[in-house]
Amino acid sequence: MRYAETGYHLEIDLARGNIERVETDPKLTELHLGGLGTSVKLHWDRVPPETEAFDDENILTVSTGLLNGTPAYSANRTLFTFISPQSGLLAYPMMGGFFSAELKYAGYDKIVIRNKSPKLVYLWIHNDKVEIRDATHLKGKGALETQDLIREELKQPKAQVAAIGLAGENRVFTASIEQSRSSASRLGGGAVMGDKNIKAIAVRGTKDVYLARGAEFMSLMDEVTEYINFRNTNPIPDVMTILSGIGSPQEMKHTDEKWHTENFMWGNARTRRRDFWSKDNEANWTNAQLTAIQRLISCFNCPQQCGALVASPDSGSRYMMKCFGKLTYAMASYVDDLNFNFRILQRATEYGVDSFSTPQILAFAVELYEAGILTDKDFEGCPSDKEGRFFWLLDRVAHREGIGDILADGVYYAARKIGKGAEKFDHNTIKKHEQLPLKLGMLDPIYYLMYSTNEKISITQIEGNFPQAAFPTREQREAFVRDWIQVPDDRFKQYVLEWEPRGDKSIPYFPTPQMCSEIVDWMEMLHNIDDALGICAGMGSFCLKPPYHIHNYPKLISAASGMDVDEAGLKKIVNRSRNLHRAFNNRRGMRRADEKPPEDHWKRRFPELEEELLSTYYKFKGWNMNGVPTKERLIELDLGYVAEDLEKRGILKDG
Ligand code: 4KX
Ligand code: MTE
Ligand code: MTE
Ligand code: MTE
Ligand code: MG
Ligand code: W
Repeated sequence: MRYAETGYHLEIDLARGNIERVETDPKLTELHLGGLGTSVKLHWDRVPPETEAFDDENILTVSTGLLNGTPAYSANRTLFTFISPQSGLLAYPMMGGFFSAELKYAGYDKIVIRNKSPKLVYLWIHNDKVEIRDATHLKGKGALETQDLIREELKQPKAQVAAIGLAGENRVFTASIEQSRSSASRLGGGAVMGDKNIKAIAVRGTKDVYLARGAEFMSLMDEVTEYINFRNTNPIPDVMTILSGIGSPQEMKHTDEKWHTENFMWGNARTRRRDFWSKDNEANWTNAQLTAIQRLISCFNCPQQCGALVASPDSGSRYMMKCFGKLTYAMASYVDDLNFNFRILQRATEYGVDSFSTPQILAFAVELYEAGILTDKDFEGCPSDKEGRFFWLLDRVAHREGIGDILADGVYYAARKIGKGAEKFDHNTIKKHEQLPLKLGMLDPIYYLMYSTNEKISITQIEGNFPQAAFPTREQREAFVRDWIQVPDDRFKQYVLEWEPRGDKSIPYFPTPQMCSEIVDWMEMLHNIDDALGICAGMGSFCLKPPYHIHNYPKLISAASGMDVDEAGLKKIVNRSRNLHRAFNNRRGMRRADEKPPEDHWKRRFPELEEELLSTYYKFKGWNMNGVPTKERLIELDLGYVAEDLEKRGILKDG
């Protein structure tokens, strides 16, 4: 009997139309848990390092986490892994919603998809019955529209469907995978699905997932429930509204957008408007939001309602909105009307594109046009107003028409293809991927490490439990650390107590490089646990003082799966997967030289300190000065076979 997991993968070869249900090795769960952990292992074993995003060999894995389908709150992430067309590295966008529990109830922990289908198809997984079905009639349909059409066609109103839109079919590098009220957005999963000729994956499951020690698990969940209730009624004082609660940021509940609109950049990540949140703008934006939102919604088995159903003013149909996507198109286009964002996001969601990268690509194109690098010829037929221009550009990108065909590869590649100085306008990418539009004053050493070293090539995967900025007063710091049960070690409380907004004990020199390494390692560890378990980061790694943490996770994992695991054991498991992930990317060429945030991310840079930060962090992680795990570290994590492989390829020399 397997507990928490089903113990089976669904292996699909699209070229041959072959479908197999394959039992997995329980040892892999002990070594890597599940979710991201076991997916990384699968890609290491099966994807040769020369593989490019649109090669047959680029496996697309759709994974649940170890706790999906159990009664654990917010265990609802579905994680896609593949080589990204954008970064060339292993990507792992995620979505919440309802898909992962359904897949587990159908009897599978992962779907492993290889090769390409000769024609457009969709997968229909109904417990033991699995079919590859024709989807030629769905060509060009919207990502949300497709989900409804498939449910109707199958007469399965309860099926969960993950689908791509036109952008995915056209292999737009920022194409997303949309499902119900969620989205696996970043790094081009939609493009890889489109390249494989899969329009959608539909699943319905009615089996059970078993718990090893059910009564113990439920009593642990009672404690978690109590804590969630406590946190929901006790927001953290003295931090920005957006950071005060739990769940993914409550952008749909809050109308207060002072933080994003005044601290994040407008246009092509160019302008910080420190006086934007005037009384007038506040009133207009609040009204726009309250009018558009129909109701707040949650993912599977989650009490937090982080998403909202939105009906944009000029269309009847509804779509989901959440988090910073609420603002990205308005801010990138420099349109002071929140309604514009609600309108364009509807079309963008049907096309199926990432709402972080895509607006930045459009803003980049507008900037090139204004600088005379792109000309009227490229913009022939384009309206001249800001809103019209964005809609027009979005259409071109999704259709890969004219200039849109070049832009569809993202800012990094488009800049190089356009030439004529366009490279200079590519100022906000890291590892060839559009970053959040943030440009601040003072180098932040913690964020420097997160931006540089994160395998997801975005900060979401690391940022979290440690406060973003120093509290101004001693009293505030003492209050913050008083009930901080989540810390893995009490020394982190001391770091918060000593950390000042200005002076000797402030950024960039404090926290010290050693402290920053410990902080980043802690936050990243929690993200890796969440992503292996399939838990929403909003309940674990993301927020300040979350319900799940390093002290209750081992107990929950043990009660659910029957594995004998304590804190040290859990840390070792995720470190193993983390190092394997890094080695996978090293094998694809990633090195220290790639690990740098955009040059203008901070006005004040400290080159020597930055080198010291990176070296200290590498040393802390057991990596060599090139960012590659050492042989010693790999052996300690039972990854001797990885050390051998890296040595054989000349990537690791002399340990
Ligand atoms: N000594 O650096 P600032 C996220 C100066 S994304 C001397 O511009 P601030 C979400 C500066 O040089 C993560 N001077 O930053 C969530 C500057 O002056 P200048 C975002 C110092 O405005 C949901 C001025 O002070 N978080 O979470 O303070 C959806 C202003 O400084 C100084 C981060 O990036 C010193 N020690 O705060 C999407 C992490 N320190 O213009 C994404 C850091 C500063 O004349 N977070 N100065 O040069 C933060 O810093 C704050 O949360 C933030 C910026 C973002 C509000
Ligand atoms: N893109 C689309 N199409 N829909 C979304 O809901 N959410 C954004 C961004 N892009 C979003 C989106 C937010 S708020 C985040 S944090 C990231 O996607 C999450 O990235 P991931 O889905 O790749 O994990
Ligand atoms: N959960 C995990 N495990 N990892 C993540 O990166 N991103 C969070 C949240 N939950 C995230 C996560 C953020 S920032 C947002 S906005 C939502 O998921 C995105 O939800 P979606 O992917 O369901 O659209
Ligand atoms: N970190 C903390 N501590 N609190 C937050 O609310 N929000 C996240 C994230 N990090 C958040 C956070 C959200 S919602 C987003 S969308 C991301 O930062 C986006 O980062 P990315 O573009 O690097 O993925
Ligand atoms: Mg997502
Ligand atoms: W988000």
